[in-house]
Amino acid sequence: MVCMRIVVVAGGIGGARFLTGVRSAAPGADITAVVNTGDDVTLHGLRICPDLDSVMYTLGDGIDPERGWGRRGESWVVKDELAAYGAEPTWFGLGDRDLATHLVRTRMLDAGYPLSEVTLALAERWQPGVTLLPMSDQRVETHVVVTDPDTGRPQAIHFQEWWIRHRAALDPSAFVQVGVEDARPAPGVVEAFAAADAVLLAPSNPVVSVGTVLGVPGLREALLASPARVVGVSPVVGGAPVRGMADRCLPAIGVEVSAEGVGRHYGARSAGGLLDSWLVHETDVSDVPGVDVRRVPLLMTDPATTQAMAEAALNAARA
Ligand code: FO1
Repeated sequence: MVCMRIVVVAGGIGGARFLTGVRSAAPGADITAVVNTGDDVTLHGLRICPDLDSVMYTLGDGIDPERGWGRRGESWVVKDELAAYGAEPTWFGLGDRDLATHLVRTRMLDAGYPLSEVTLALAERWQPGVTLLPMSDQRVETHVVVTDPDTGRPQAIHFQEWWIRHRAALDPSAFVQVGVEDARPAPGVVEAFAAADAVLLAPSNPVVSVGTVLGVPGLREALLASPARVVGVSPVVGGAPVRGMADRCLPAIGVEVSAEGVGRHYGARSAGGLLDSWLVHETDVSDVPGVDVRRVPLLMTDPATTQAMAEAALNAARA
């Protein structure tokens, strides 16, 4: 049979886990992951792409399973040496194994290769079993507007500083995707949506992950032009995100921290929004007008549950 073509819009840790479920739920399918690059950052002279790396390492079985980022069996010698020099930032977890990825990526970018080609080259080693596409080859960086604790004035800090150094403790008043106006979907992204049999929104952060991807000019339009049904998976269970900091981000855009809130935020495709179907956890009640809401177990506690969740999403896409 003609293999199913699935496109998954994903962020980091939750998106990566979900993709392992999609891969095992549809073994023969042609899966494309369109991954958020708004978390990317240049530190110590190196270009770091957290979400692309979380997806690549997770699908390539090199991830540290507890952290959900960086490498299994990691060491931190270079990080300690940098700190010994007082080389800032010392708050960033630069792993020795992870460092090789940043070095190869930075060298290829400096040689003029676009991020999409760099990603393809890195994935050659990891064999993720899906096509990894950055949302864009142009740089887009999420900055968080917070109130400076010293001056009381608003200031924008890089998402990674907000998330890692401040543990998202500083109340965000806005998220700004610096550079997004000049960004375009990476090569292959528009084509993937056009050819898709199913489009899935992974249970990633609706603001800084899925939101950032869909904010790339032309990308949302390409997704909505797809002949495929669009199925979203709620990253919020009960009143809290399954993982990460969606609860710290959603209030900044006036969205309730609930499966219903996020579902309504994404909106019904029939009413100009994104969703044909919305998967919520079995204990959640969600009224999302115009959307086929389905209640399934959404806690990716083990591969079998994650696969079942992906199967439910694909079933909703086939409906
Ligand atoms: N997250 C942390 O909480 N602390 C870290 O020191 C840290 C380092 C890090 C290094 C490379 C990388 O790819 C990801 C890293 N992350 C770290 C996770 C990262 O901040 C988040 O996973 C994403 O940006 C949000 O999805």
